[in-house]
Amino acid sequence: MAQCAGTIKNVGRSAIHLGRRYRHGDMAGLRGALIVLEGADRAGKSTQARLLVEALKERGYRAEGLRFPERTTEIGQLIGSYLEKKSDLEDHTIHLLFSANRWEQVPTMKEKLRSGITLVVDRYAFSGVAFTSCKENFDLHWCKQADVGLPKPDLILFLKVNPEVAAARGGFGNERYETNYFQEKVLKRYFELMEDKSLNWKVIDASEKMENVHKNIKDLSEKAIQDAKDQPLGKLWEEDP
Ligand code: FDM
Ligand code: MG
Repeated sequence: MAQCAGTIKNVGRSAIHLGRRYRHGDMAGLRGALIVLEGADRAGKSTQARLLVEALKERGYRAEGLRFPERTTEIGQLIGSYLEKKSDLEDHTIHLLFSANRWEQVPTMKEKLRSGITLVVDRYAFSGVAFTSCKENFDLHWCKQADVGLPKPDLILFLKVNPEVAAARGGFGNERYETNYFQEKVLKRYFELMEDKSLNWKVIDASEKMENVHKNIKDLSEKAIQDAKDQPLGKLWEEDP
């Protein structure tokens, strides 16, 4: 009898568990969303990405964070050494390595999205294009090509921070690109990229208090998860406007 009661209790519990999972996706074959954070240095991308993953998990979603460049792979180590100025690489070469560093993660990303996991990505192809296209003799069109066909984000959050607030958050480090001059050029490129209405860009005022920025991001992300769950995953820049 005791055993029987136990069984009933367990059945009840797993039904609740299934109900919860069903609501958030994976049992019905619903996919997770691809959410990207972009923005200038010190806009708070990494902090907000971490807070978002935690908040989504707390609300019962399956969510994971990733970042580009992913410095731990072999390609990522070449990139890391370049950014730390320990090595020099020809400009096209480093651009293609950044792109390759995304492509090498694509099978895992697709698998996770398919299984219902929402991915929160700290920098993506938009960083790739915004940064390289600021170099001499590079244009946006060429810079986009290597990333054409990557999984298309369901939401791109652009964290916009005013220069005074960014400065108050501390100085630049010693990595390549970490100068006011370069970063200002990068921002202009981001704004050009944001004109592409085939992508779901949302500009976030990241000069506000961390909690307010977080709430804004969380609300937009939950909506994106709902909207994406029964839509096929798109391909980035396949139909170049
Ligand atoms: N960066 C990042 C690029 O130039 N291309 C890319 O494709 C990506 C993803 O690398 F300066 C630049 C942007 C930034 C640096 O810095 C990575 P963080 O602090 O690890 O985000
Ligand atoms: Mg940096």
